[in-house]
Amino acid sequence: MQPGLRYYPGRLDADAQRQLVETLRGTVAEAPLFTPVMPRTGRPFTVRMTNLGVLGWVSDREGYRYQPTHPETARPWPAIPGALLELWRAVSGYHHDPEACLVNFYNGGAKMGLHRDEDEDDVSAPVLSVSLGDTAVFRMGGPERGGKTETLKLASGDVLVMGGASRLCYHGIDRILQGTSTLLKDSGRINLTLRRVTRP
Ligand code: MD3
Ligand code: FE
Repeated sequence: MQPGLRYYPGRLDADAQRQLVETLRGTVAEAPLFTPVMPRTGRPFTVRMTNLGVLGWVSDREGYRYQPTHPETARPWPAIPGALLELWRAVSGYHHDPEACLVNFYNGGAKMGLHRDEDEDDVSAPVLSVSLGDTAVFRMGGPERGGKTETLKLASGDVLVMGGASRLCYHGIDRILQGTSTLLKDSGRINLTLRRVTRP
């Protein structure tokens, strides 16, 4: 594993997972999932997204960026729920709260290609990921595209913290193992990533 990457399998118990999904149902009603498209080509992502927090990550033909409002409703993103802020304070090791929580929804066939998260001004802050629902095959590489990679299965309730050198490493989701969880009504997977965007 990359230095700075910390893995907390089963950090959220079944009850905490159910409560979080319940909270997310409310926030997704306020800020609906949208289908981002790739810059320039306009090719749609297979993952649908929304955000919570004062800033949200979006991708469209113009590029990747953080913005304070939903691209379709033009309304501010809902607040990051207290339970997620508490989790960040408990495990991030970072002394300022996150500004963005990207919500990724994967159905059975969705995946995410290898990429680096580099749209944040503060890359000294870690990124914290929470997995809910079906298990994902997560791929982690090094700081260079084309380097060695390894895979890790991320199950419902697992938490990953990418700090230190791991923060700028290539990573992606190869596939979702359908039917591995009953947490979500119609299967699929939700990944939450808490991020600090601006330098405090
Ligand atoms: C390693 N999400 O939203 S979470 C993303 O499961 C993203 O939806 C994946 O990659 C998902 O950008 C992977 C684990 C993760 C998140 C951020 C990282 C791993 C990371 C940042 C740096 C290194
Ligand atoms: Fe990422």
